[in-house]
Amino acid sequence: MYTQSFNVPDESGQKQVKPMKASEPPERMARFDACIDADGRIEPQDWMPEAYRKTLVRQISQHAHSEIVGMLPEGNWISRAPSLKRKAILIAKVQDEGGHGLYLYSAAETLGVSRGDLLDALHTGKAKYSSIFNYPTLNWADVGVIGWLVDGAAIMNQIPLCRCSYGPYARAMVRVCKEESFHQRQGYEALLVMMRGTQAQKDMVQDAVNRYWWKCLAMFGPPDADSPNSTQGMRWGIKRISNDDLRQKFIDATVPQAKVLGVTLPDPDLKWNEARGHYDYGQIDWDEFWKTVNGHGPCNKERLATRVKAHNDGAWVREAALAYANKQQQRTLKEAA
Ligand code: BYC
Repeated sequence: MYTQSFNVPDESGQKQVKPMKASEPPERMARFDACIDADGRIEPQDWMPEAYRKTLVRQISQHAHSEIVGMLPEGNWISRAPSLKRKAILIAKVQDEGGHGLYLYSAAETLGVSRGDLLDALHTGKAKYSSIFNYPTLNWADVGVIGWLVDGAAIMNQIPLCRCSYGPYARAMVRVCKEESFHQRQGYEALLVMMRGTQAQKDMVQDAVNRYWWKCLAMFGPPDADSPNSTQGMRWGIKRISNDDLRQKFIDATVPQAKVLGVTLPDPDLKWNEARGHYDYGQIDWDEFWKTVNGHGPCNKERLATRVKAHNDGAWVREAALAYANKQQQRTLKEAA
């Protein structure tokens, strides 16, 4: 269901790149443009315009930050998972998110930035990460709903990124999407089990869906008309499908899943529109979204404080790894001498 987008052709017709800047060397720029127009891949050793590089650093680093901050809301539930089976699944999932962060920081480093600088920007509140991780996980059903809806939205957004014009990002996304697919299924299955349980369990699932539904729709970013980065990102083949179109695809795919699960999506305006061939939906609270993105959501401070503490507590591991690498290097040099 989520994988159909691998083959979706570009419907935007916006394959031209931004008009050349006077400061960019024309011959190189022409080669870059031709590569983008031919739907080719740009690799780290290739010349690229500075604005393209900066856009990628911005998006890939924010994506990496989202993965490692995204470990925190669910990580809170590892010690309280209701069974050994659920605990093992959750540990694996949270560990996968850490791995996604590592692939993405590595992809960003191929663009000439340092991981240390990117992490500094996150820890000092200068860098953005996904709005969705600034909401609390209040009960066990929240963990299932994060898998079903948050990972479901993430897959919808990330499948088109497998065809991103920057090679290292596109390749990282292939593996990330496979793992996200397992995450989405484990969440949905956990909820199916709860929905076959007691009334109290069913109520927990509905409550979690009520709290997370609108926040998940906002994950796709502001409406296309208010998205300053979209046009250029799509022209460069970084983004392939617009924020609004991805949001619509997510809603259309999720409504039938909600029916099977037996939950109500909390939107009285959610109705099938025969003429459009899509579900209509209500108004997203964009004021609340921007407040959260700008650091004033319910858990922003707690998430950053936990992340900074984890980074500081792990300093000895980084030091030990560096000392070991230096020792190995010295040994290799000595043997070669
Ligand atoms: N939250 O012009 P726009 C996961 C920002 S990880 C916060 O549309 P763009 C998971 C945007 O950055 C999910 N900020 O931007 C992990 C921009 O600000 P700047 C993360 C948001 O880049 C663990 C401004 O708003 N996925 O799911 O064209 C466990 C204007 O927006 C958000 C990715 O990062 C938001 N929701 O499009 C479980 C995917 N939305 O940078 C799950 C990669 C927008 O100009 N990223 N902003 O200061 C993308 O696809 C795109 O960057 C976005 C935004 C669609 C998110």
